[in-house]
Amino acid sequence: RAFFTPIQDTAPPSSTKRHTKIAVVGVGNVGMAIAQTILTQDLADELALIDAKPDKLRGEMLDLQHAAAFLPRTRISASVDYAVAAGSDLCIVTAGARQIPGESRLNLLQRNVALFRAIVPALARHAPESILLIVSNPVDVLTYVAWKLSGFPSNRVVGSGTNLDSSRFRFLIADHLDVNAQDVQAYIVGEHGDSSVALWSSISVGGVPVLSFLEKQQIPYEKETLEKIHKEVVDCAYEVISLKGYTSWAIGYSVANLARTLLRDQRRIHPVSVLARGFFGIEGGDVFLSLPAQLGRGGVLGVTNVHMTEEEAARLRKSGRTILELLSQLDL
Ligand code: 6V0
Repeated sequence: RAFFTPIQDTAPPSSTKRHTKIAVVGVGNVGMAIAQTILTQDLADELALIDAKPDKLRGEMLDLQHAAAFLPRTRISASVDYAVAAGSDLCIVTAGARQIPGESRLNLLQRNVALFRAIVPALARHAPESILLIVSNPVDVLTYVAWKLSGFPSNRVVGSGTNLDSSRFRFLIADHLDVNAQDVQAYIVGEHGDSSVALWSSISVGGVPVLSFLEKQQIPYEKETLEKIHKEVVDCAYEVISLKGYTSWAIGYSVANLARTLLRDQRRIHPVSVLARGFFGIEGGDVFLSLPAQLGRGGVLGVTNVHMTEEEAARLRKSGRTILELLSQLDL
């Protein structure tokens, strides 16, 4: 006996909202922070979790399913088999190997490339129309690797890049000026991490360009103060890791924010890792690094011609060379 008495002729209207599916690969600290933000923000009808550890995977799936009474309705599935990602609109990759004490960065990278050889072609096979969003580090190099291994057009392969660095930057500027971080427009571009570039010349708060405002008001500002804020952006990831062992909440919100823009075709501009060759004089080979890019349902729709001083553009090109150097050492 059915719980409900069915009513005839209730076929949904043809305009019913499209079913949206997101796959998250890697259910560690980062993958789970992303998964839970996706659920609380009602970004998908279906969420598929994938990991190499079946017990951890099932435990995480059940724990999330048990919150169903408090969340928008989302079907949650989990498997070590990539078939669970079938038909996904967005595949988010957070799987990564952990650094062994004393291991070189390059060796860790080679191990992550090996993981990607197992992950990316399987995702491409089961979700051939999806957008790939790479979070695993080093994110710029691994986004390039994912592009190569997937065979996807470059507009459907994005790295979370400096989206997180930029939100840390906006928080620090907002804190400094005692304003709301959402009113601060500020970008960090280039490599996610140590060689990232802060675009001071384009920062504005509530539409007011900050540096030219200070100059016009003849308010002195010290270049060192600006450099200190940027250094704090770079250092604060290390600080969080040294204090709690990993970072999770901010990357969770930052990636869910990207998922919303992509899947809901918001056409917002985010600093994310995209194929950057040819922009701002970046030459020397195919390289992924973060530029302010417009994102939507088609993936990367374009790159903003943001104002950069010659010094900022030179730093960006240097950041590109750093990543190219790493790519050239890779056994792909
Ligand atoms: P974690 O907690 O060790 O989780 C990694 C997960 O990956 C584990 O559950 C593993 O079982 C899983 N895994 C390993 N190999 C495979 C495989 N072959 N297939 C499927 N799953 C696998 O790490 P955490 O979640 O803290 O970090 C994940 C990655 O995100 C790391 O590479 C971090 O460096 C990176 N981050 C990137 C950030 C960014 O801004 N781009 C920010 C924070 C962390």
